[in-house]
Amino acid sequence: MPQEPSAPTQNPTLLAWVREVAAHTQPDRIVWCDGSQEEADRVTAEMLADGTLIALNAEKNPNSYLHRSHKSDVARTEHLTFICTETALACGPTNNWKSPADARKDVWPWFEGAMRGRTMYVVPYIMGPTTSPYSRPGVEITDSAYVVANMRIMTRMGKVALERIGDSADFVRGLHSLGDLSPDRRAICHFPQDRLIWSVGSGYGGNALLGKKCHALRIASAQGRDEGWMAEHMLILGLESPEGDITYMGAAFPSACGKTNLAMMVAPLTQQGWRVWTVGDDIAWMHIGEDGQLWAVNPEAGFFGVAPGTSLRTNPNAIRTIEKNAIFTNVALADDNSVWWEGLGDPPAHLVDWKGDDWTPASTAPAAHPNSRFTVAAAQCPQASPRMEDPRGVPISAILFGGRRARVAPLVFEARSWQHGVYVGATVASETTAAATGAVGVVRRDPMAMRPFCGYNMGDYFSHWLKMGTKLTKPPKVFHVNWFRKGADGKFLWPGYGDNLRVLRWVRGRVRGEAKARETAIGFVPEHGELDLTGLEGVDVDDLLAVDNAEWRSEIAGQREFFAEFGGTVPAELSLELEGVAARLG
Ligand code: SAT
Ligand code: MN
Repeated sequence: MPQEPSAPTQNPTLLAWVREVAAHTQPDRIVWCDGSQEEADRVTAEMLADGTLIALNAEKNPNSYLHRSHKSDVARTEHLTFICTETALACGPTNNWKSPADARKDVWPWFEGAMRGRTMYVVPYIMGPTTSPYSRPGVEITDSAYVVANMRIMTRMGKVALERIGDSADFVRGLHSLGDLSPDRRAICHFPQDRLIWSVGSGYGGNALLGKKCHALRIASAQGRDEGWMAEHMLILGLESPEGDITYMGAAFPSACGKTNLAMMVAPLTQQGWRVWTVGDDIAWMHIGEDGQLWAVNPEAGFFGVAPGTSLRTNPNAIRTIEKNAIFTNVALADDNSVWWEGLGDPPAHLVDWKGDDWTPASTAPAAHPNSRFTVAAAQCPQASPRMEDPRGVPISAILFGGRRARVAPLVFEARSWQHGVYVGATVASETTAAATGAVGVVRRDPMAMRPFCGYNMGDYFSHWLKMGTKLTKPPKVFHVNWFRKGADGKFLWPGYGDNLRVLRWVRGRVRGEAKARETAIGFVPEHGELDLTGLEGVDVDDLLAVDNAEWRSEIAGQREFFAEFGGTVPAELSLELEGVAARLG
């Protein structure tokens, strides 16, 4: 046992847990993180010294660093992510199940002695604005200094969190160890009933920054079900009109489908007077306010965004946000110690790729890993909403679901009601991306973009959505969008990025009862001429908005099969909605 430092808390639950973990993992020393600048400087210096971080060009990327992960540890590993409920039914068919007893038998031993020769950091954090009643605290124990540095950006970390926890036992406990980084001894286990997380064998963001997907989505979704709120995989943005009114929206897209780009969008020149305010880019916690409306806070304090594809053209705000104080993971390094990734612009003649090898434009492999990331404080975003820290959050009047679909799904359609909207969300399908290990480009059902992140049976999760709707006096309108539709020539039909503003404007118009729509079998699409296409050339809006009945009939067949996987836990209301669409398709 290492010498126990004088802990900065008397909290008996926390002290007992830290002692238990230390006894099992046997670190050389224990550090309680206070979140101070001195601490950040010290941890950074240690990582520079041992090669965990590489300092970047002080002029081009001030106070910024590059981290290269282990080559087999570059994305979330969904097949090694478990929900540890007593019964398999509580976990549901879209999650991997492990009983708590099996987790103790299989995974707990991997932590034994895992921190020998290492420092154990105790990282208290708050998810959500510091003073918000909707925020929730947690404590992550980790042996990764990289995790400490990222958690400091992504959460309200340190003293402020310990103060919020006080003597309470009501905080999420997350234990993380790099272990030996072997995929054979890697597991991310969630115990929703105990508000507990174990993660071993990976240092990758979504597997290791336990405040993010593990706490703010998997544990929080179960907590929300119990307490009457929602934890969702959604960006939050405010669309300000030239008249100055702001419409807040939440949008749920799977990982690496453009949530960060949409949340930070800059209006194209032809759309002057419109602007987007960024409240969050990945997660929304939503509550029913006293006014009966749905209110959302962003539980995170930073962005952990996908680097490739981010450029001054696609997301100028992200480029400005990451100009300083950023941690880059698995991007390429230029000879002047600045960073580069595919899509940023023309590559220099020589780079060191994400694996640490020489790279030239003649190389066939990408220089940056397709899931390389930046970590940066949200407050650095030039369009950060002044209400990002508002303890009440923002009132949500529209929810957008979407994914990557080359065919089938039109650019946008509106659901007929909240209940129909829940069905639309529950049947979202999307082509897989590099954000998780496995094949890329395979269409799979990803309900509410929560398939990898729901901490309980998704059939029950759909019921929770329906129940929330009945409690809302004015439920948000629900939409489905698809920026990724392709034409017969295999090319994207829609320019995307800033031009998505045109779709958001129609959504706002619908929310306000101003924009016109045309009814189809699957929902309402913009009436001809209702999407402002000024300045866009060669866009075939009829092709973009087409609802092909034959394609949709086979889509419906796929949805029926998906619902059948749940063996009866899908609420009858959703099957009713499905059969309604089927009947309208004829
Ligand atoms: O899982 S991460 O949080 O690392 C990123 C994502 O897949 O959304
Ligand atoms: Mn995400």
